Amino acid sequence: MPEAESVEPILVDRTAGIGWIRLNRPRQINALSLALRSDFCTALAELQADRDVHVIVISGNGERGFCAGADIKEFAEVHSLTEARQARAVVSWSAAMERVTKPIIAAIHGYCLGGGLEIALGCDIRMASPDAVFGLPEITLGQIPGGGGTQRLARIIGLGRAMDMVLTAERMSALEAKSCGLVTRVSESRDALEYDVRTLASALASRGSAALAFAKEATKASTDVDLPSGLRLEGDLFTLLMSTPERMAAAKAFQNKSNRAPLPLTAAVAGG
Ligand code: CO8
Repeated sequence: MPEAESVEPILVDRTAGIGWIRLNRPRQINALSLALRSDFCTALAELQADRDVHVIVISGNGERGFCAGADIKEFAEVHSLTEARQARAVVSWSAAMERVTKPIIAAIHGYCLGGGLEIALGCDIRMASPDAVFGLPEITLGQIPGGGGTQRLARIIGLGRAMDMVLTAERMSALEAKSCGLVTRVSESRDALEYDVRTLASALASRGSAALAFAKEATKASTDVDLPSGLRLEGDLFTLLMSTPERMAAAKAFQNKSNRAPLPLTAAVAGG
């Protein structure tokens, strides 16, 4: 059967403070068609606006992987610079992710290539299963990463490793990815990944949403601004949080010894 977007390219579930986006073109390893990219941007904007969602998770449906990148078949159909620019302007997932102030967790299994890796790079925490494979194959297609890869990768794993990946298009295993910080957690199996991601997302969702947003903003700013500016931003955000009901409630709960439960260790220690 030829590819027809008869199924939704993006599935969204909202449960217990977690907005879960599933890329849903499993037969194409969730390749990023225009329709998928458009729905993805819409889903992000809706979850950002939803006051009941505190954390966003992104994963890929199907056995093969998280996402094999931009839909190469559609790439072949773009004939002019104008068409290419329009497609980018309408559905820039990279910019859409930048607008999200809530923490985003990537749950990565199998292939995570090209635009798929770039989506993962736009997330705040990357968790993987042991079979995950990472790479930026764009150079082999006469292209360069266009969804944030040339900018975000170096900020996360350093210029040397990033340049190597961009220029050689060589793939990286989950364990290599963990050793260079591309992912911070590797679960014991695919099944464990889903469990670990949900456990971590639930723990984050139970925290104050203003504190989560400010923590994300300040930490992200650290790679973009000079130290005095970053420290000033941190101080301002810290001060703003002093008066929130969430902070007062958390301080009271600490005094009453009712919020002393530590984060679960399962995912944090998995994968060495
Ligand atoms: N686009 C379209 N279809 C794809 C893609 C893709 N990126 N990847 C896989 N598929 C399809 C295959 O065509 C195949 O479909 P069919 O059965 O109908 O022929 C199906 O998925 C399964 O794939 P394979 O048969 O190829 O499976 P293999 O196990 O042999 O290989 C690979 C798996 C290694 C993942 C292989 O499919 C592959 O190399 N895919 C392409 C990976 C790639 O080069 N990705 C980068 C694309 S460029 C990019 O992402 C740039 C982003 C720029 C962002 C800016 C946007 C505005």
